[in-house]
Amino acid sequence: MGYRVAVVGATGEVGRTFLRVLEERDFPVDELVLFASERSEGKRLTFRGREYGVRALNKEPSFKGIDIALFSAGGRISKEYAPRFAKDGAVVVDNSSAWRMDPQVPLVVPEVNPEDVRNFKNKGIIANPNCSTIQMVVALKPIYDRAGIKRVVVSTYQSVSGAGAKAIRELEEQTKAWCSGSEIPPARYIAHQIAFNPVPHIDVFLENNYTKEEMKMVNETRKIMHDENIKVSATAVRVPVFYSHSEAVHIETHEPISPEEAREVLKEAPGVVVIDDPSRAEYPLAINAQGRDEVFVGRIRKDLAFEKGIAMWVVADNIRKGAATNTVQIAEILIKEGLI
Ligand code: 25A
Ligand code: L14
Repeated sequence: MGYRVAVVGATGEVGRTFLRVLEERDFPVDELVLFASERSEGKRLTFRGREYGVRALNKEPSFKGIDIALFSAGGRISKEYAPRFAKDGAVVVDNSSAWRMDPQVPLVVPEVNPEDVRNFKNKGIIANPNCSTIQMVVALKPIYDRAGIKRVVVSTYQSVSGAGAKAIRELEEQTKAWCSGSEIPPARYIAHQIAFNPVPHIDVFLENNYTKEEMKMVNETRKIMHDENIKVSATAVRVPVFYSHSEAVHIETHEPISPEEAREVLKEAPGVVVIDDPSRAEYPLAINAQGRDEVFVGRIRKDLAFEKGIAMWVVADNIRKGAATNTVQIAEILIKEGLI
């Protein structure tokens, strides 16, 4: 028995990866319906060797007959259409920031709080957290369970794919221009030139002078970990990398924990791969995480600024574990638990 699955934002970076991940994980798809904007109407995408036409979301009168809808078309689309899919009977798993902090909507990372999926019935919507938050909480959870966490200070090194297919082309075009000695085209989708230039500005600035991306890491971490007392301070930086986000994570714990213990609990943790042999220059790298579904952790050492603390380097593919894979894993829990 399979399900009738819709993908909204199917032509985007995340949308296309949904199709790949559904295929790889042998997700029980009986029927597949692809939606994007009018611009992409009629475009064809391949799933399990068969071509599917893309439909214009805004021309669809009803969404009846869909069991599961996977959304990644930006916040504005999710705000408007997720409730309409839910009303017509689908469970929506949404990638945008639109519903994440709604108290009626569960925010789920399967390695951390799978049980929260059960609360989807309030609105028929489950939210997928922000990519930088997902990889961080997967690595924080085993430390939290062993030693408790008081505060986290994190700096991110985020790839351009997070801002979608258009930002990937922007880095490509700027890099090509630089290499051929021509003038670098002006920034369009990233606030400043991204080629050869880290930019500390992701999403919009808020009143407290942090960006919205940084505040997602603060607020979503608390919601996912069910602990309003965890203090998080973040600096989110766009770097000239195509895929995978890297993070320097500094943690103050409640109880003492040695780097050896931290390494042990991380090795046992679901979805985590420890790569940590500095003597051989081995630690997680964006180029190695690309295309993988795990969260890679290394550079595990004592934090020198906290009496009780651990510092580490955390890397994951933002389009897979940070978006498409995590979303499909959530849908798999719904099925496994018999909730749909
Ligand atoms: O609004 P936000 O929340 O700030 O989101 C910002 C961007 O972040 C990405 C996503 O980009 C989004 O646009 N994103 C969202 N969640 C993410 C997450 N969790 C995330 N990234 C990482 N992690 P994207 O480009 O990857 O995907 C955008 C998808 O949304 C579809 N879409 C947009 N408006 C829509 C809509 N679908 C329905 N109704 C609407 N009104 C979008 O479809 C895409 O699937 P599309 O039809 O716009 O097609 C995109 C294809 O067309 C090309 N293209 C895009 N713009 C242009 C273009 N070609 C020519 N000219 C253009 N101006 C692209 O190459 C693509 O193939
Ligand atoms: O909130 O531009 O999940 O890298 C993730 C990617 C917001 C934008 C989210 C980016 C999006 C972010």
